[in-house]
Amino acid sequence: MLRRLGAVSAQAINVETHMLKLYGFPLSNYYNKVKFALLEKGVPFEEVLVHWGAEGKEGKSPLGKVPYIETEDGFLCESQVILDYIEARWPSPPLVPADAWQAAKVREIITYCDLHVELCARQLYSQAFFGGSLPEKFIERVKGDLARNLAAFAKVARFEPYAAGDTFTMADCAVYVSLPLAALASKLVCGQDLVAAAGIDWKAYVALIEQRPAAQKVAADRKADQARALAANRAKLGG
Ligand SMILES: N[C@@H](CCC(=O)N[C@@H](CS)C(=O)NCC(=O)O)C(=O)O
Repeated sequence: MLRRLGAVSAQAINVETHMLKLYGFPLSNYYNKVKFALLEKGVPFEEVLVHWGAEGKEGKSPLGKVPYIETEDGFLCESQVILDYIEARWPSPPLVPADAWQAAKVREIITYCDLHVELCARQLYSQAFFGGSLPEKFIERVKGDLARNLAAFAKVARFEPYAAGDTFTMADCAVYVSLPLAALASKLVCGQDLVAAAGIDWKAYVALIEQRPAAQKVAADRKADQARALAANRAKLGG
């Protein structure tokens, strides 16, 4: 990767810089949001496996969350901040429309997806995916919140056929990795797929997105990591 330096001399010079590193693990939806965007843009990057609870994240991602990236300028965390950095640094191919209004609408969908849908559904993951048990009252409250938030999300997102309209954008990087989790978690814990109940045909949407080689790579790596996590869990329980 080459980076153009500023006015060091009349002639701008190119120096080789280190490749962008993406830290996290392929089961993480937010990790996959960033990975999907990097793959779509053809940005060279190196994946560095960092698991939940792994030591040493604090200095790089102060809340200890993944993903975070390392660039020649330092570390950066929060998936949306990272996506916006990637977009600014590697504008082509664009994942955000040039028009300011349309670009804002893309980011509106992402905020609704990450903040109001995924973060709400996340409260169900411990029971849905990790063998935990949640109090009935808590589940009822989350179910109500999630149903309300999904009804609002369904008004903001377009699915025509992409999340923001007729063009693939970074909204799809966010929606593709998180919406199925909300659907599965609500089905498993609340007994109802609340995404489908909100009128969103997320299975058809996922099938559309998975026609893209970048999505296929993200999905294949996620499945492999899921198999690894299951085997590790079984070994832990067995030992
Ligand atoms: N707002 C963050 C959320 C990232 C996040 O929640 N990552 C999860 C994995 S999917 C994580 O690292 N959880 C560990 C923790 O919360 O301690 C982002 O968009 O990057």
